[in-house]
Amino acid sequence: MKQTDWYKKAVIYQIYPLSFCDSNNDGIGDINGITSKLDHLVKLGVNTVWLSPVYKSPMQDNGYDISDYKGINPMFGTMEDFSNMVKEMHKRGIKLVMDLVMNHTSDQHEWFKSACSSVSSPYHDYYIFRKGKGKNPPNNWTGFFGEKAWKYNSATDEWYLHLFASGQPDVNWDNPKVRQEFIDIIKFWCDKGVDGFRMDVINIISKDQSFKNGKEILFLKGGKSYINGPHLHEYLQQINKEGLSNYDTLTVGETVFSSLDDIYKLTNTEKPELNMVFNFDHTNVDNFFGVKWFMRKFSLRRFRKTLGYYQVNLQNKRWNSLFYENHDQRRSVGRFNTDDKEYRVQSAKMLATSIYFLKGTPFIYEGQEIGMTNSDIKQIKDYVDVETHNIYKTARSLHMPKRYIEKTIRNGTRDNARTPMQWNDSIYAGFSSVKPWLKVNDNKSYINVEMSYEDQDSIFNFYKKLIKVHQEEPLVINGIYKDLCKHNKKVYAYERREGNERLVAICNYSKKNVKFKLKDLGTNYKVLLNNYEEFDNKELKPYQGVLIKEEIK
Ligand code: TEU
Ligand code: CA
Repeated sequence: MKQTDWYKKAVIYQIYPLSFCDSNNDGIGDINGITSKLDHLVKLGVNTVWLSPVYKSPMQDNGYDISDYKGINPMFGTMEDFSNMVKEMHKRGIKLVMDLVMNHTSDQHEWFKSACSSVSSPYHDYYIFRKGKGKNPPNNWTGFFGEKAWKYNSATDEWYLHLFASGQPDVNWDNPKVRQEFIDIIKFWCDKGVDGFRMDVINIISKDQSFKNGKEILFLKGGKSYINGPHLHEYLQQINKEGLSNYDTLTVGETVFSSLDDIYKLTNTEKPELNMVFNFDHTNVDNFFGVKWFMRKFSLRRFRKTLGYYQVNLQNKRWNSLFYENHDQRRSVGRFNTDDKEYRVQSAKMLATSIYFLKGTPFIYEGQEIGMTNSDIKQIKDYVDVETHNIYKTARSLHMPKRYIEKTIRNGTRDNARTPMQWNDSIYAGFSSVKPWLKVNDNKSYINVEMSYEDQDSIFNFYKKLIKVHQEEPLVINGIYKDLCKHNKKVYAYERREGNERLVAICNYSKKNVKFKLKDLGTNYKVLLNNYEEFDNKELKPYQGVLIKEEIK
């Protein structure tokens, strides 16, 4: 099959199935709920969906713990519902990218249940089991959710590795049978009409199996042994060659702590692995060491430097992804120095203008298109996310002050982005007719889809216009990136230039009016997007964002 580059024209909308729409009123979003809302996506103008996992799962980590890769979680519906959803998407010109979690399975997966039972199980080597050191685990590694990375398994008197929750055992990619299983799973879904995959934490699948103690001090002890591990590229090339290359897929890999060099390898079209990756350097500018719990003041200079670094270094060589939000990040309005109260609408529009004209494929997370905000849950017990509770426990056991922990958690909890989609202002926001699994934000009374459709100046209608410009403007794909005011602490302005044309985005990341003049702006330009009425090239309003197209004489 010929691999095309449709991924360069994709505008991707991420659906978190638990929170999108509940069709059978059990309080949980589901597949038929998604199908019933496809016209919302058509209206918005996106052409691709990334669907977070809907496979069978005990839902310890909301589906990122898969117990059967070829089955649909009954909580979300049936395989028939799934096929119907795919059919309805394709009918509307929408492609479907599935989420594929290949670093670990659920501990309820048949492979793991068998693997655990005995060292002679044919599945034992599907996972990473090691003898302990006396009563202690094999080494000092810690995982992503703030815990030790090993759990004791008494049946075999061994420990197994889990870099996430203990219900998420890491699989052993060094076992060729494991790789064949995943190739088979990829083919299974592609044969069902799926158009691509978002691959969960893909750059940690290959572990240095000498299992040396990690020297890292604060977080992810042992990370050096598995982040971009020894056989990563070899394995991904195999997956591509034997699985993906038989289909015209889009692939995006979620990576943690990847360097430019790693990204070059992961997205090399000569030795194909993935089309693009998610890299989190720009969302990490408001924390220390890439750890969101260590909060740091936002700096626009650090932000643009990070975005610019990847723009400049990838633009002629590789493809990139563009995003602020997903199901693990807090909401973007109110973040990055913006405001989720008085200037919420301006902020959301400016933020969109500011990144989606960089070079790469835009990803929009459900609710972002109406400017949904962080959760208003107050009590720790009302959060559902496993990471939130694990971190809370760990922090408490270290005797950190309760008030401080609670504040940090409210800021960083992944539930901030997982609250039910706000369709209208009814009691459960039109998401469900019963109380949902996670609290609906009270601001549904004025932040919801229904009102957004009616209001010409809504964030939704701005996104709609933005996506149209994005789809119609060739400079978005080919224009060369340049930061136009590198040292400005309040305004991010860049151009995408080719021949005698350029697009210019000018974005005020501050709450104040700011003097700003583009010195080389001629007279032959059109304003394509603007979240205020005027643009005079002298002063920007609070959180003003403007996109201009200029013919250069
Ligand atoms: O996320 C990987 C990842 O790096 C995050 O878990 C991150 O460490 C965490 O969100 C920090 O808050 C992926 C999925 O996106 C996430 O939902 C899963 O929980 C995780 O992998 C395990 O599958
Ligand atoms: Ca349901």
